[in-house]
Amino acid sequence: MQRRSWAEPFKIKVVEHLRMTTRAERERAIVEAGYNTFLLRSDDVYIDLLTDSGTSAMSDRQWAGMMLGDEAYAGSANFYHLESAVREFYGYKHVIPTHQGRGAEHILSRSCIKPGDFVPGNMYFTTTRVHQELAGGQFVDVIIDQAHDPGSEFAFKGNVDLDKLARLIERVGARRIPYLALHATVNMAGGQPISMANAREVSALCRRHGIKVFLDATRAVENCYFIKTREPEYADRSLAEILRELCSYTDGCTMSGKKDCLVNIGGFLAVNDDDLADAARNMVVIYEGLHTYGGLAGRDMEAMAIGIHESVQYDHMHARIGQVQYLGEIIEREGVPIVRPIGGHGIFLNALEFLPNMPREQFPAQALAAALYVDSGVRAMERGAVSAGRDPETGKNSFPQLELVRLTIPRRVYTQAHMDVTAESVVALYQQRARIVGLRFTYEPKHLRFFQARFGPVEGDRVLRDQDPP
Ligand code: PM9
Repeated sequence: MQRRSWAEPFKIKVVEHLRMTTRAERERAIVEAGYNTFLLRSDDVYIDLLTDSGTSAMSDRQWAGMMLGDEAYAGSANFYHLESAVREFYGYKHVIPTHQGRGAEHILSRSCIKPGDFVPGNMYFTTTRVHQELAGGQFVDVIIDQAHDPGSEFAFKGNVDLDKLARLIERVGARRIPYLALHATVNMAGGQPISMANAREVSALCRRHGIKVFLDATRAVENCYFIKTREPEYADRSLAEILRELCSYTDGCTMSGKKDCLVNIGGFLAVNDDDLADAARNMVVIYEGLHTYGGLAGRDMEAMAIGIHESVQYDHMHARIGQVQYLGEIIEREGVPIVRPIGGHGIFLNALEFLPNMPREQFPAQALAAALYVDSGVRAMERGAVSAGRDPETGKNSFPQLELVRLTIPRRVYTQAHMDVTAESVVALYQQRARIVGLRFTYEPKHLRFFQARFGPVEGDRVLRDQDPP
């Protein structure tokens, strides 16, 4: 059959120049950054795949919307646009803007969790868990086992394991579980989706026990694309219809608008319960700002409202997920180990298979991310032991089964050629993997250590040697 390619449903109007660097410059930059890609200057980065968070290219309509910013302190017109977009597409009753996702997580955790409570979720997320813990709760992982296996081909590796959840309810009692945090396209598992069938069953089980379900809707529309393409009864439904149904199984959501909603800053908390909304509005005014702006400018809320409309367009999502798959398929074709199936927002290199001889204590994913930057100026992110942090009870390093490097694709920013360059660097590095040197901490912050930690090589003074060791 003749090949029919798809292409992005947009054309480029403005370009942003990238600085090319030499390997010697990158070697200096990674030392200055303490071998932590979060501490690199963006000027020193060629292709920035650190995160898809706040890195989207906004559309001409969103930029036009910025000019409609109503910067009134209270009751901005843009708040009402945002509120009506959230109500229309997500279906929740109350909408409280926050400066970004963790602002919403903070308010939700503080409003609902009491010391000694348990908060089940389908795998931890860094900022979500820290807010649960700071509120006195204990996170309990109830994701299915396949999520921890990078090679499992299961189509919905984000699913909640209903038996694990039922056992937790039996063990601690429903009264000590304020809510279940249901993540759509589970970030730490490799951008793996939940199925609609699972969301429905989780909701039914929780409702039977009086436990609320809050969706982490950060990448919920991407999840809906997987439901549409993998769950046959949804093949003919629009992304917007699927999103409304998914949200209907939950009591509200936290949202980092910096992902699906295609903005550079912003988030919100949305809930159905009137009393909870009241409590959250009372708290948002302390930590974020008045409940009609929550730390955002009017123009930011307008851009987010427009971004929500754009995010549910099938052509947009098809190109977005298609670009991630394009990169993954080239890397995989060359035998580089990645998390399967290819997920929603990035390609996740399996550092344990990439560097099988490097001890976990030398943080293989952190070393691999640093070496990739030295090789080509591509910036990726560690998602393994450094991100997992220390066990709050024992103080020991947690070593999750997944030790990954995430090549995260910003939305509407890079071209297919950028994907080719990235893939070539990953493949070249794989062929020279014996040259990568492990890392040790030289500075370790207390909370969310992956953001600000500094490292040094366990031997010598480079993370990527010029030659294979003897
Ligand atoms: N995610 C990401 O790069 C940015 C910061 S953490 C490295 O993946 C989920 C599923 C997220 C997320 C952020 C947040 C927090 C909540 N849930 O960054 O505070 O992926 O807007 O959102 C990041 P904010």
